[in-house]
Amino acid sequence: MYGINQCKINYLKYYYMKSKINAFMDLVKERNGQEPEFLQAVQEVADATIPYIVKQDIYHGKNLLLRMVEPERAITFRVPWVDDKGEIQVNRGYRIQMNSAIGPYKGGLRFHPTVNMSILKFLAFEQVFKNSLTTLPMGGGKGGSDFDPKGKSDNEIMRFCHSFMSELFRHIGPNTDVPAGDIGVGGREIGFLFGMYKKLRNEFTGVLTGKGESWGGSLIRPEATGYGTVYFAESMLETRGDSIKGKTVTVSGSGNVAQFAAEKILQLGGTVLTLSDSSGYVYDEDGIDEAKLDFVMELKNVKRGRISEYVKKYPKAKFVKGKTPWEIKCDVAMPCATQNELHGDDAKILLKNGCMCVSEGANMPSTIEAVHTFQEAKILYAPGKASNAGGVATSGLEMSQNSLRLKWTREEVDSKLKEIMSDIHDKCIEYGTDKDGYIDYVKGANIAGFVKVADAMLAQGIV
Ligand code: NDP
Ligand code: 2IT
Repeated sequence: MYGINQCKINYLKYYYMKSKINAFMDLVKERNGQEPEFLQAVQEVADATIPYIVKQDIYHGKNLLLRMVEPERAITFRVPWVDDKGEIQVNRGYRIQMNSAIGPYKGGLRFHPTVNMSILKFLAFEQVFKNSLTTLPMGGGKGGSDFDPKGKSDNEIMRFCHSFMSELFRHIGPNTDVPAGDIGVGGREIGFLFGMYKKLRNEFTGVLTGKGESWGGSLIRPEATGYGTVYFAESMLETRGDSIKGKTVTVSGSGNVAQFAAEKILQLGGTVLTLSDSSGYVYDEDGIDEAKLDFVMELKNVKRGRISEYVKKYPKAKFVKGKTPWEIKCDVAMPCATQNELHGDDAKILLKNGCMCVSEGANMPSTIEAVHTFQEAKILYAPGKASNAGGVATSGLEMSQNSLRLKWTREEVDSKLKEIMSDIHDKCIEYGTDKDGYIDYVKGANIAGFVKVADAMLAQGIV
């Protein structure tokens, strides 16, 4: 029990820290007031790192975080293309080159109608810390377009990708900026983007990751984000003497990350209860087994259909329109669809139903209120920048293989991925363990990510 004086000191310390964080956020809001997702991502980092920074003489007073929130460069450009009816369409293209202190800019491209400056700056900012955590030399960036790939023919996708790259190519390169996939950008799009880059530069280089197996791609890259999210959950559960085996898991999304998270959960002996897309979720009480998952992969990746079609094939399952899967009782939750898909109320329902672990496959899927709810309940909760870092880490491994002009086996890449996820987990323990032994993965991931980038920025001076 604390005495009255200790309580007073703690109270004063809390308000001193709060005022420091608020003063910083006021500055960030002044410049970025119209960017709610970006402000949300910065708030999380500020809350986690400012109490650490003020205690470190080497970092305090250097305005490092203020420098980190300003992109080194933000490019927007016109993307004109011709649709199948012969009509001219115009979309907006972006690349945010956020921070190159520890390596070339690295991060995905997102094609989705909701893409704007706020979304891409939040993703690029998160990427800086995530890439720092991977132990590999990669800076942070993100890009994309408000182009909607849904319902477009392969030829339309190709014309759009070619037009997009006909401008982006002058801003990127294997030692400058290396894009990859994200929502709406998978193997097909990376192929078209790579083809145009190669033609314009007359160079075959590792300028994009997520490439096809026969033209420079790394084995395991398609699986890596989902697999890594499950490896991270396994490491978290191990801290409590537990494992995925025998656990029920709700997964959201049914794209790249969700599919391979589900595959790894099944391999480790867990049961996958749900998958979703932006129309709603499917709940299969009997579990989505390997054969059912194969059906989903074919449905989503080849036929480009909707998840609701699952219940036509498996009528015992139900489709819940317009909702997210967090109302289903589970041991572990893995949000793998998009940002802010898990709200404070969802977090409360998950806890009430006995959920003990949340491993984020998506970027910032939990709102700030949901994150606080998990932290207060002291369950195992990992923010995406730690738990979904396996995707970009394996992109880093693809870059290494391209530079070496070598190709590693599945087993080699998978074992490196496992090692990286375990190293990230160790870093979270190092920087995030509270006095009572609770591992605050938000604090751990953000401080560990910050330290490496901050040290490089200090060494390189005010640039
Ligand atoms: P995909 O495009 O392959 O799949 C996205 C999935 O999320 C689809 O099921 C999609 O449904 C759903 N979704 C997208 N937007 C929304 C929305 N607004 N509301 C509800 N559902 C939505 O993308 P990925 O699987 O690659 O990406 C998923 C998440 O993982 C993103 O947050 C991404 O940033 C993150 N991530 C991806 C990595 C990667 O390597 N690909 C690496 C690290 C993180 P619908 O078809 O209806 O749109
Ligand atoms: O959010 C992410 O980490 C990604 N979309 C993957 C980025 C990459 O460069 O592989």
